[in-house]
Order: sequence, then structure tokens, then C-alpha cells
Amino acid sequence: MKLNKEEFLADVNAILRGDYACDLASANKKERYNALSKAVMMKAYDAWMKSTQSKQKRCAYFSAEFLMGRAIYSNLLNLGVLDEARKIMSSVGVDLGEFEEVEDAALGNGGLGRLAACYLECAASRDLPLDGYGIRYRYGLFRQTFADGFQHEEGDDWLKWGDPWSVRVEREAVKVVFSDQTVWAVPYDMPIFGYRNGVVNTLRLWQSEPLRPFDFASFNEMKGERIAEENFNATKITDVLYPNDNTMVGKILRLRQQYFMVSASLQDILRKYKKTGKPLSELPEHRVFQLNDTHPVLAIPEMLRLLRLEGLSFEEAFDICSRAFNFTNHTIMAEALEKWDALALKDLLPAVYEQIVTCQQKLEKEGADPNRYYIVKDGIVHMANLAIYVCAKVNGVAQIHTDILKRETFRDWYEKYPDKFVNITNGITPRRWMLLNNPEMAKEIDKRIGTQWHTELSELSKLDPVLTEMLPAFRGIKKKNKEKLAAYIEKAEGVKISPDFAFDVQVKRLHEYKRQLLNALSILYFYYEIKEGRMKDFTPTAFLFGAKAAPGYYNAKAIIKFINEIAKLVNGDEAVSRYMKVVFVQNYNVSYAEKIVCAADISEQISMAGMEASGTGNMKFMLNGTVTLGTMDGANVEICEEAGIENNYIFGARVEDVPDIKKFYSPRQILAENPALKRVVETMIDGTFDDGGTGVLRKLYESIVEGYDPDHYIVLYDFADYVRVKEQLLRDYGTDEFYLKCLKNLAHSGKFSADRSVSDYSRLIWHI
Ligand code: 26Q
Repeated sequence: MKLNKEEFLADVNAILRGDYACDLASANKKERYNALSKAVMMKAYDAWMKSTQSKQKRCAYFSAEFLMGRAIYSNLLNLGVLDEARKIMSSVGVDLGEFEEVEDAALGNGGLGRLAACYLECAASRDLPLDGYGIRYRYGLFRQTFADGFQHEEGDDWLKWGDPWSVRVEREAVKVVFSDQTVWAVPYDMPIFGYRNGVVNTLRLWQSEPLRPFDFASFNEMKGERIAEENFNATKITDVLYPNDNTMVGKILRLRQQYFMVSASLQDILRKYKKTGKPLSELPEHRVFQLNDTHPVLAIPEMLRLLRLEGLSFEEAFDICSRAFNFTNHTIMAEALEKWDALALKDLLPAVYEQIVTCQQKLEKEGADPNRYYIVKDGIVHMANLAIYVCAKVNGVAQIHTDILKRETFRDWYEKYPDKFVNITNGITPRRWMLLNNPEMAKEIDKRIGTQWHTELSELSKLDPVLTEMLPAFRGIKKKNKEKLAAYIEKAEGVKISPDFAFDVQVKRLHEYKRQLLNALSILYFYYEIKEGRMKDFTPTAFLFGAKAAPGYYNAKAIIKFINEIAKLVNGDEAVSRYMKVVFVQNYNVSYAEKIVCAADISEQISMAGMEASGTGNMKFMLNGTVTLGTMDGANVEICEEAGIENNYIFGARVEDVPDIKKFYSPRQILAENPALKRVVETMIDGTFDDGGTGVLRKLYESIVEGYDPDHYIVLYDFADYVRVKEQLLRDYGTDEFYLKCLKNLAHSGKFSADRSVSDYSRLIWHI
């Protein structure tokens, strides 16, 4: 796309006149944001229509979450007009940077939702016909603040800036029918711009609305037949994103959301497919579906139901589904695997439940051992099993994760269907996670190897011969990024950190398996070592955290409080704060991540081995030139394969060691043998910290030393090795050797481009 200054400003002014009865001279920031965005949208319509009307085979990515972040800069970048737009706006006195205030579209929790967003961008950039289908939540992931070190949640009113990057397509609304209510699903389409290639795919998000204006009488009649305790009016279905990450909450409203999204999407897709005149039996040659975890797996029985309404037999419908659907698993944690109460599901969606039961019967008829293979058992519906049984392909998200799925989680299914299982290692988009968030570094790379790496990230390895030459520039850019982040943190969090410190960062959702607690305990250990004079030459370090805890996750919230108490102790201690600062930033989100990732020296990826399916934050840091301080878990394993284990800092139990460790695990014994560790652990109960009389710190203490399964995530077991490696890392920090390791990681991050991931999906699964 090209922007002509006069023409573009005329467009912006015309929109301002029509929508707000003002012009550029009198408009406020929100009005400027909407008009500028709409003017760009208008210029992109032709390309959008052209891309969507093509007759090629398409894949539909079904996901309950799309963590899009802020659209404006990324869209301008991909359209190739970011610099032009900045110049044009500044010529009329508008700083494009003013839109940094615009709210993120946080329609996702964490990794799984951000992965969906990266995949859409990368597919468009590779000219792969991939469209997203999901939910237009009125409120996204809650906004987080701290008061007295405790997390508080507020509603995320992401639409308060307007939504100029979407169009409401009311003429394509469809009805979604539950046993107790019928609602409209109205689509909002967001264009997904490929990187400078003219391709525009679509993210279609459905919003629930009442039938009322059209059918008030029948709406009223439904009173009284509602399902007990959870009777909702129509708009409530898409009101809010469930704030859980890697834990399942069995609320009927969540089930309603899931069905709402898949029913609307499938009706929409089938309606359009039928218009082509092609037979339904050929659907999988033209349309395939990727199910992002179990959240959209109701699509399978819903498709069976819809196809049978078209007159197909169960066997015919099943055959179509088994060629069209594919399933990605993102977790091995038992508490995250979706299971629904069969009676509740039957109550809400009787005709859908019937299809699930027919799948179960088919499985039985095939003679499968009912102890090993089941979809409905003891009144529980197992969504992952339904997905594996029906889908053509099932994939894990990193090699170690896929291996665990085959060996453990889905062992029986793997034995029955070995060819269904494939690995597709996750990736990130290098546009948002380098070109956009770290433009100086990107330019430095361009100077040396050209720009092909923008769309072919493995090209970065061409930097290998010039890494040493690049060192001074790399140091300089990193320093600048750190200065910027430090300034931002001072403004946003009120804590001053020196850009001369090492920046040691752990940002990700708060979860016990991710072990933010391990990091916290090590910091407290360093604190006492410094304070009491045993550690004299500690490398000055800023320990940064960012994480949201699910509002109902007690221990996760306790860990936030604990870290905030440590921060207060450390930062307020003049003798020690010359060597270390601790900051837990509030409301960590995609936009905050963009600022943090390019300024980090150390990337903390310290989950218990075997627990983190992949991780994608680890990839963002690697691309931006940091070393990983991590366990052999998830994609960390592949990061070490690519960049060399000697260029990262690996510690702790390996996945194959865990069963033996657990056999005779005694946290108390570990504490007895390590008095320094005992002392920092006991700060949770000895009055060092004040938890406002809530008892959360004592409970946290008890979870690691007491009860039936203490320290489930072996924090104490891994502590000594973690501290040993972390001390080595901090000794190395700042040397040329250290920064060469950082650069080595950057240069070998090519595998982790989601351009590669979507090409793998296309080649191994979608065949688009
Ligand atoms: C399920 C049922 C009811 C309510 C909520 C949920 C729910 C919601 C979100 C369950 C899980 C999630 C999110 C999971 C997630 O983000 N997993 C992460 O996926 C990333 C992308 O593959 C991986 O890199 C991470 O390792 C994995 O933790």
C-alpha cells in the first residue's frame, strides 16, 4: 500500500466530519485514532475482498482466545505504511506514538491465545488461506492492579477506544439454539494483513445478541424452561473471557460460550459452502478445521448434527469430520484437560449430546477396550478423547511435549492411531516481536544481511560470521532499550531501576508449575547473602516480574503478594538496593511485553521439567538476543539445540528424573540439609513479611513443606542447582563472551518463527 499525503489527510478529515462532526484541528485523540484507522481500512478493502473471495481450499482456526494486542502499529507495519503514516501525521502535528494509550485487544489469557494471533499474522504473510473464528468478548482479560502487594482485578473495557479495525457484518448473523434460549450470533470481521504482500485474511469474532427486536414473543415464552441457577440473557454469553489459564472451570456459561462460537462458525461456513454447489462429501477437500485445544471441540458433534440435518447418515457425517478436523493439545496437566458433566451437557444441548453418545457407541462397536478408550464414562464427557477419536491429526506444540503425549497422556490412543500424532513446534511472528518492538536492532541486522530475514527468519544465521563485529552495536541498542524500559517502569510502577543493571526477567501467567516462587526464593537468598556480607561482588541486577493470576487461584495470588513483599524489603534497603532491585509490573500484557522483551538480558524459563508444553515467551526473548536461564522443558530443549546449550544456562531435574525424585521426596530433608534455603522459606511464617493477617503466606509455606504431596513442583529440589547456575550467569554478565551468547541466540532463533510453524501445519495437516 502507498499513502498519498493530501489524499490520506482528506480521507481522515472526511471520516472525522461524517462520524464526529469535527476535523483534524479540533478532534481529540480517540477521534483521531478512529479516523486514521478507518482511513487505512478503506484503502485495504479491495485487497481484503479479493483475498476472501478466492476459491482455494481454506483452513478455519477455531479458538476461544485470540490475544491480538494493539492493532494499529502492527497493521501499518504490515501494510508497509508505518513510516509514511508517521510522517504524514507529524506534518499536521500529530505524534503517532500517542496511540500507545489505546487499549490492547486482550481476548485471550496467555500463550494459547497469543499463539493464535501470531499464526493468523504468519499465515497471511505466507499467503496461506487461514481464517480465525472466535468470540468477541465484551470484556477481555481483567486489568490488574496491586494494592498493598495484593492483586486486584478490574473489568477490561477494551472497546472504550472504539473498534475501528473491525466491521460488523449483520447480514451474516446466524441463530444459535440452546435448550433454554435462542440468540443471534453477529459476526465482527477483523482484517489480518500479511506482511507487505497484499494478502488479507479474516478473523471472525461472534457477538451474542438477543432475538428480542425480531421475535419478542417467542423470547418471552422461553421463561421458566431455563436451566437452574444459570439462566442468562443473550448478551451475557459473550460478556467476558474466563480468566483461567491451564486450569479448567466447569461453569455452564463457559460451555455456552464454546457452543455459541462453534455453532455460529459452522452454520456460517456450511451455508457458504453449500452455495458453491459442491457435494458435502467433498467438504474436506475445500475446508479444514484446526481446533485450538479442547475449547472448540464441540464443533465435532455440532458438525455431525448439522450434516445429519442435511440428510447424511451418521457414518457419512463421521467420515467427513474425520477428514476435516484436527486437534492441537497445549497441556499435559490433568487439571486443564476439559471434562464436562454429561447430564449438564445433555440438558443444555440435547441434540449435540446425542452425537457424542453415537461416537461413544461407534467406538464400542469397533471393539475398543472400554477401560482404555472412552468418550463418555461414568457420567463425564472427555473432550480430548472425543477430539483424538475423530480428528485426522493430533499435534503437540514442542518435541518434548509431543513425546510426553505419546508416551503418557494419550499413550493408549497413540498405540491405536500412531499416524495421527505429529509434532509442530510453536513459533512467534518476527514482525511484532522484532521489527515492531525492536526497530533499532532490526535495522542493525538489515545493514549486515539485508531484509530477507523479515519473512525467512532462518536467514539470521548469516550473522554468524559477523557476530563479534556486531557486539558494540548490539550492546548499544540493548542499553537504549533498557533505558526506555526503565523510564517507562519508573512512570508506571514508581520504581527507579538503573539501565546499568542486568535485567533478569520472568514474564508469563502466574502458575505454580511455572515456578515464579523458585525465582523469588533465589532473590531472597541473594538478598541475605549481600546484606550479611557473604556476597561481596554481586552483579547489580534488576529482577523483573510480570504475571496475572487467575482471580480464583489462591496460591498464585499468594505468590504475587510474596514477591511484592520481597520487592518492598529489597528496594527499601539502601545497603542492598545498590546491588539489586525487584519490580513486579502491574497489568502485564502484549504491549508491555513488547517493551520488556527487547530490554531483557536474561530470560527466566524455569518450569518444572515436563510441565510447560512449549512456552513462546522463551522464543521472543531469544529472538531479541537474551540468554535463557531455564530447565530442559518445552521449547527450551529446542532453543538449546539451535543456539547451543553452552550459550544458555540450564539447570535442574530432567523430565526422566522426576519419577524417581518423587518416590521418596522429602522437602523437610532438603531444608534440613540447606539452612540458607530453610531460612528464606521460613520468611513466609516467621514474621519477616506482613500479609495483612490473611494467612496467605503461611498457606503458601504449607503447600511446599506439609501435607500429602508437598512441593508438587519440586521447587526445593531444584533450588540449589538453580542458584548455582544463576550465580555463574551473573558472573558472566556484561563480558563480551556473555553478549556473544546473547547474539548467538538471536542468530539461531530462525526455527521459532511462526512462519515456519504455519508452513509445517500446512504441509503436514491442512494441505492448503
Ligand atoms: C479451559 C476450560 C475452562 C476454562 C478455561 C480453560 C482454559 C483456558 C485457557 C484452559 C487452558 C488455557 C490456556 C492454556 C495455555 O495457554 N497453554 C499454553 O499454550 C502455549 C501455546 O501452545 C504453550 O506455549 C504453553 O506452554 C502452554 O502452557
